[in-house]
Amino acid sequence: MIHISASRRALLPALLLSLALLAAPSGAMVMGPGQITASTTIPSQGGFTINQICDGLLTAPGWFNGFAVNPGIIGTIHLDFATPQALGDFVLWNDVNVASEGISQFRLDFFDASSALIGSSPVFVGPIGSTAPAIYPFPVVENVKRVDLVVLSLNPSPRLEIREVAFNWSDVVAGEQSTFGAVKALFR
Ligand SMILES: [Ca+2]
Ligand SMILES: [Ca+2]
Repeated sequence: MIHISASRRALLPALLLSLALLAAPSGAMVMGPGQITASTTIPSQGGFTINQICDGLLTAPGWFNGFAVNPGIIGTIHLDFATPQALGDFVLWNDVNVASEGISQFRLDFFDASSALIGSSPVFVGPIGSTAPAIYPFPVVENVKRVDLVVLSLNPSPRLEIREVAFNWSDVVAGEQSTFGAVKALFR
């Protein structure tokens, strides 16, 4: 039997509540063109326009669907929501047609409906050469009307490419190095 002192036992409810908040985003999944509108001043390349990171397309031929930029350009991508949301994680499908492109370091800045900055995430690191989404949990932020995805650096192949983004993903997901087939099976 595990012995827990009275003082520690008193802390348990708060600790468990904190863990629950970290583990389960309080809001519904936010994804696709009805919920996210993406914009940026970064020019797109090759017909891979910014709206394709939130068009909800994940499967072939959507495999080649996303945002792509000429090499070496970084900047900020605005993700506006139709209504304010409680957010607990960010999902990033890095790199259109995987070849070690995409985001390396990035940060999320959270804004309310009056465009006031209400929080920022730590600096996260995007996966290299990954076919699967990566999920980045953070303590829940309430009443978020816009997220700025601040791209700080790029993967070894210096082309900013994003297939899709989402928030509050709670389904089972593939590991970061899963094959295309495994991802298709999960996300068709
Ligand atoms: Ca897409
Ligand atoms: Ca690519």
